Amino acid sequence: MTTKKQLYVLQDILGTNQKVASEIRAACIERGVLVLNLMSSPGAGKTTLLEKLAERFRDAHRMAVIEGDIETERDAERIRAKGVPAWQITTGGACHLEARMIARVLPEVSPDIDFLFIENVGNLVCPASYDLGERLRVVLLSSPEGDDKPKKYPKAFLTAQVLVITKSDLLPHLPFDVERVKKEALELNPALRIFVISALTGEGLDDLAAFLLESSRELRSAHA
Ligand SMILES: Nc1nc2c(ncn2[C@@H]2O[C@H](COP(=O)(O)OP(=O)(O)OP(=O)(O)O)[C@@H](O)[C@H]2O)c(=O)[nH]1
Ligand SMILES: [Mg+2]
Ligand SMILES: [Zn+2]
Repeated sequence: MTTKKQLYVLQDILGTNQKVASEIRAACIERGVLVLNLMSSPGAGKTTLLEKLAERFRDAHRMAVIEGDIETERDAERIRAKGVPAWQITTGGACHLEARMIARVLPEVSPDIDFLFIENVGNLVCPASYDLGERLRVVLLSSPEGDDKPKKYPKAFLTAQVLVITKSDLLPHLPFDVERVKKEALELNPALRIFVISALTGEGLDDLAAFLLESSRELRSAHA
């Protein structure tokens, strides 16, 4: 049972998080930096997608990455290997990122970038409750996880603007119904933009990259 005191503490944590997130959002919009918060179960393909985007945007569009993991610097090292600046936040056990963790790193991130990707801790549950000051929340669902997930883990799908169904190259081997996922995700959140991609074959990456560039242009023209 949740007691009144527990409820107040939770409200206070989320209230403070929201305040910090709002400050991050305002600062990044002011700088013309499009902030994206990537969330998914462990292994859905967040870092691999960022590696592919780093290859595509090379020279033409500047990006930086903040990596969230419970332990290790591994994901940040993968991103740096692509020539993109990356900061690793290790939560030491916590299963999601909070806005204050981003606020601590932000002063080190060049304001002179187009995209700031935040890769959340692999977890489809509580990251959805923490605004990080992103403009776009992106939820990834990989085909091996199963097509029943949006309705079972609704908050991530409800609060995201973008759904990326990953590992489409595996679809021929799996009983994963893409249309079911699209239908159920849109029932939860009719405004979701949905992309189906494979980092392996490159399927869908053109469309996703074009959408990201358009979103960046939109942000810059709205706040020029
Ligand atoms: N077949 C296939 N495998 C993929 C694809 N994208 C990623 N993978 C593989 O999936 C595994 C996990 O990918 P990551 O990018 O590390 O996943 P992640 O979401 O960053 O994982 P965490 O940071 O641990 O939550 C790796 O073995 C990738 O090579 C894809 O499009 N197709
Ligand atoms: Mg990763
Ligand atoms: Zn958590």
